[in-house]
Amino acid sequence: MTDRYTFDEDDVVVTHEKSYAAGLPAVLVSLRRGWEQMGPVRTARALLELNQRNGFDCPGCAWPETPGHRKHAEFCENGAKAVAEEATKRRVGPEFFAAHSISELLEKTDYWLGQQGRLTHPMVLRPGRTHYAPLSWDEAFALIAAELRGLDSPDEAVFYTSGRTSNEAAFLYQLMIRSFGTNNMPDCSNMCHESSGTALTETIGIGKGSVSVPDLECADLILIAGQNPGTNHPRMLSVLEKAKANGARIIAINPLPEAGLLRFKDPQKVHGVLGSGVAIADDFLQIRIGGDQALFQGLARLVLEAEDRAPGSILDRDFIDSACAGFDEYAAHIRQVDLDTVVAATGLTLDRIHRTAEALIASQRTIICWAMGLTQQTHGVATIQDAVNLLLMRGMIGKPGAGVCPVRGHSNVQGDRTMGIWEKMPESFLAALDTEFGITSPRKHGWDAVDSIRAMRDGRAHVFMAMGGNFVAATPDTETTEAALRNCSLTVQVSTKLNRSHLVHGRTALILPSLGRTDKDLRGGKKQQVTVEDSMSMVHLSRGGLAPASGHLRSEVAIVCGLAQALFGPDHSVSWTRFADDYDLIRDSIARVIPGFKDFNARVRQPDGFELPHPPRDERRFETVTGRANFTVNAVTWLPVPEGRLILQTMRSHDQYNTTVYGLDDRYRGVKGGRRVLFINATDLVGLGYNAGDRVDLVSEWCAPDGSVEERRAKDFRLVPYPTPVGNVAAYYPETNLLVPLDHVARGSNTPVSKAITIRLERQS
Ligand SMILES: Nc1nc2c(c(=O)[nH]1)N[C@H]1C(S)=C(S)[C@@H](COP(=O)(O)OP(=O)(O)OC[C@H]3O[C@@H](n4cnc5c(=O)[nH]c(N)nc54)[C@H](O)[C@@H]3O)O[C@H]1N2
Ligand SMILES: Nc1nc2c(c(=O)[nH]1)N[C@H]1C(S)=C(S)[C@@H](COP(=O)(O)OP(=O)(O)OC[C@H]3O[C@@H](n4cnc5c(=O)[nH]c(N)nc54)[C@H](O)[C@@H]3O)O[C@H]1N2
Ligand SMILES: [Mo]
Repeated sequence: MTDRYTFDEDDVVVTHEKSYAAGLPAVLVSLRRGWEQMGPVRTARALLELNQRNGFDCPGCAWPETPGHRKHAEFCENGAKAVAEEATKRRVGPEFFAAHSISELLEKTDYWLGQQGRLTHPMVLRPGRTHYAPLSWDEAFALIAAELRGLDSPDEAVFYTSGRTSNEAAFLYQLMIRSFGTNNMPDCSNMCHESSGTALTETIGIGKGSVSVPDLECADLILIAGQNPGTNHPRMLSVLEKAKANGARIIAINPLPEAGLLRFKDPQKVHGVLGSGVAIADDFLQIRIGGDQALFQGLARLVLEAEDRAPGSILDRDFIDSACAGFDEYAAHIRQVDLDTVVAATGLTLDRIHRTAEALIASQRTIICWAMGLTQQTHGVATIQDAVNLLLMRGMIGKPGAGVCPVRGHSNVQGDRTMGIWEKMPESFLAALDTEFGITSPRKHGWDAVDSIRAMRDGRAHVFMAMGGNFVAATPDTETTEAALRNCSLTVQVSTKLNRSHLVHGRTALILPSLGRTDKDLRGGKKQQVTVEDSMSMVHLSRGGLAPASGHLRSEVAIVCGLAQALFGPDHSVSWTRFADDYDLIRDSIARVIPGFKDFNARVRQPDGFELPHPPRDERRFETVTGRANFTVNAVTWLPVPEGRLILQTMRSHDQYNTTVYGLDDRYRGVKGGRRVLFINATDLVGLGYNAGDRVDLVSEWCAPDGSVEERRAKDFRLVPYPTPVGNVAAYYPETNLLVPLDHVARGSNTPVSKAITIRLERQS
């Protein structure tokens, strides 16, 4: 192996980065992680039920199962790791908390915390105490209810949701929160695909992707921008392989040559395990961070010019005239686009841009896929709107093999939104909810994640409750967020595993241990099942089969119902007790409140479930303010690199699930045994006077609205030469979240800008 070297001070080893994803190592890693955490019997059981019709939905990503074609092993290495983490036999119970004080646990790494195992008992940290102690569920519910009732206004409470929560739990959670009287519902989506939802709602009238797996399989051109599917959506690679076999051309747009995009071996096929793999991407556009909007506008200009040369042959004039609004303004704007700026912004040659435009022009069925590389940018909303513009010009939506494909993160993040987890649900939803339950939902919009942090920091919110997730580690500006949470009178975490958010707490803190996706859920004398919605609007059942970590765990549904009963008393208009014992009743209510869920219980029991309506996809209908698909005009934004500075993106390694660190290796990028690394171009390394392996602090520089320059420091990172564009560097999240200023957010979506932080390096003294 070439380029292999070990840094002498510690154990980080950097090897020549792997050029293919999956293959035999993936199979071996899945099995090893399973055995370590679950033992052989539980591993076999868990992996046999994963993503099967009678089993549970993978708690990993939101990539869909291929309808009608489920394989026996419908999962990937990282899905298997997610299951091993949840179904582990390791336990964190009262003895653990008696043995470890909060201050001692705060010294541990996130990796260590996650490795301790499943939480087993409700625990409380009373004011001034150093250790969590057990309490009963009833005591926990009474404590929260008393604290909530003591607030001057319901708006002084904040209720977070992470995207693993089932549809049923999410629906009841928002019902409880709105019955209580607030819309303060930040969720992980605020930090994830909020820019996609905002951009798509304005342009096509619905914040969800318009394509399904069969569309990808019959597209002739697929653009994949700002996404690393080899690590984060590995099952997508099998679909892309099939698309390629059917003749699709695939263009990867990314600052990094990600392994899965460049070469892939399908671990579910013998030739994939043993053979040399296939190249997924036909073209790799190594774009500079933040250059995508300029690229899409440059491509649009070339498409328009081709139309000028051969009028009537390139644009879909029928579609534009009959279904769209704003084309003339858009075209006038695009004709002014300066191609020199596009070259500077993207770092691509004019020739590459021309060839990409030719591919678009030749295509009859184009799909654009994207993820965090586009959404977590100041101009994330505008970038996605310019991707939509490019598709609309050629009528590439609402027909087979064409459309928009935002690839979601958490396995039910899309479903949670559908269920009403949003701080600004539309009036139609609130009215239907009020009619169904005899409540009066508040109409005032609530706070998203960033605004919730501001409110807690400033003493405007006092109670924080989280349904899953790891708020303090996932949000930006770690020091500010920590101070905000410590400012609360009560913090409540409904969780499966120990994490940092249990250690950075309010005056009183609660941990409520819940069942996870893999666990058997027995309520009211029967096995309950929940539902989830994947990235392509398919709703299906999920039922865990494994014995829970302890007899004290409750399902998220039962936890919400228990708390609601304590909060509202026995005479409340919502029948919380009945819901807790029969999830079919929750689904009956959902069917009456949310469009598209008619006959929910019957339809979700069909094999593979059912598809939710999507007007642009189904009938080229656009429920926007104009009633048409909207072209949008956006001034181009891009990110010149200031002198002596670098633009940092924060991303996932191959061995983590968001803030949960599975291990210290990033196999595909050739890093082993450590995470505090900075991937940097060799030219910058030399230019800034460093050597590979040097230790540096990363110092972010942010010009605050009042003109002052704020600095934030992340200490002690190793420099790793890597093929990232000059001026652009990369490091892992969540170690770098403290560098992201709270006010550095995407225009229009308020999403923290985690992919473009201006930093300088300082040598470790
Ligand atoms: N195993 C595993 N699976 C996961 C997760 C996990 O942590 N682990 N997380 C889940 C979640 S919640 C989500 S949201 C998804 C995240 O899935 P991804 O969005 O794939 O995750 P990131 O690691 O943030 O990768 C961002 C990608 O965008 C590229 N990028 C960065 N800046 C730019 C840019 O300016 N332009 C372009 N074109 N590209 C850019 C990066 O090089 C990287 O390849 O994955 C989900 N699935
Ligand atoms: N710098 C930077 N920051 C980022 C990102 C980035 O790319 N860069 N990405 C952002 C994105 S895309 C996202 S989605 C967020 C993720 O933010 P979150 O969703 O808040 O974080 P996770 O790490 O996914 O949450 C992990 C915790 O969830 C709990 N958990 C797991 N399964 C269950 C369950 O079934 N029920 C319950 N109740 N709890 C469960 C466990 O206790 C575990 O410790 O982070 C965001 N933050
Ligand atoms: Mo996400």
